[in-house]
Amino acid sequence: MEFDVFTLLPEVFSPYLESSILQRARQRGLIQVRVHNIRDWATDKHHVTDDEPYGGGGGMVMKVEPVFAAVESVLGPAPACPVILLTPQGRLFTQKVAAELATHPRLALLCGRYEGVDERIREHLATDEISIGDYVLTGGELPALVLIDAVTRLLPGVLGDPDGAADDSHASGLLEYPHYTRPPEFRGWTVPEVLLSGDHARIARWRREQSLRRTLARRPDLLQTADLSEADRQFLERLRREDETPNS
Ligand code: JBK
Repeated sequence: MEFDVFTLLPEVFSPYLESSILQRARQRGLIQVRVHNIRDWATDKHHVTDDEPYGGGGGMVMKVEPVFAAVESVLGPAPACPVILLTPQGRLFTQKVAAELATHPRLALLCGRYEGVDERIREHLATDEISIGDYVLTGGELPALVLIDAVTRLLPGVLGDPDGAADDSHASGLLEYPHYTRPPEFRGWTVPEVLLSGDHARIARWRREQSLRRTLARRPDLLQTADLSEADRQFLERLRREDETPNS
């Protein structure tokens, strides 16, 4: 997978891309990330990339010419890959969107700064708009890194584990079960006995039930679309009934 990132803050990408799993994926040639400084394509003396909004109102708007020049010089005049604008107005980024994006060989990511980008960038350059969530950030750089991280770990060969990303929270549509490692007791807090039992069928059942319990308690909305067996549904029904039955 090739990523081309267009940004006014190119320096923020290296530390994260040079760490851990993303670093290893890059070293193995599974991803390439090229970060382009939009300012390099501003043609005026001071390399200005923002300006006041037409109609007034304060704040600054990212100018249209340097962004088009940057993207077209890197991708050509008619980009064949998705050109994704990271913006709070985009469609919400989910595991499903990450999986969809992971099927492309190349993605271009446009990071806005200031109060916004000239609308013509959205209309005539971006082919997709994505938001990572309903909160206010100072720019699209962290959203771009979030997207690169989530997409990269879905690519074949990136995670060492042969099961890959299949077990992750959200892959099945459920929250993950609780994890423990040594020691078996810490400050009197013990690891659930079942996990020490060596009984793999019992462990698998316990984990599934914990996932279902957690999802019902914390994110019941996920149960609408989760991949559930008949046994899962019966277990959830039992939990809901128990919840309704007052202790006598
Ligand atoms: C937000 O992708 N986003 O979610 C995003 C991009 C740029 C600015 C923002 O405030 N939320």
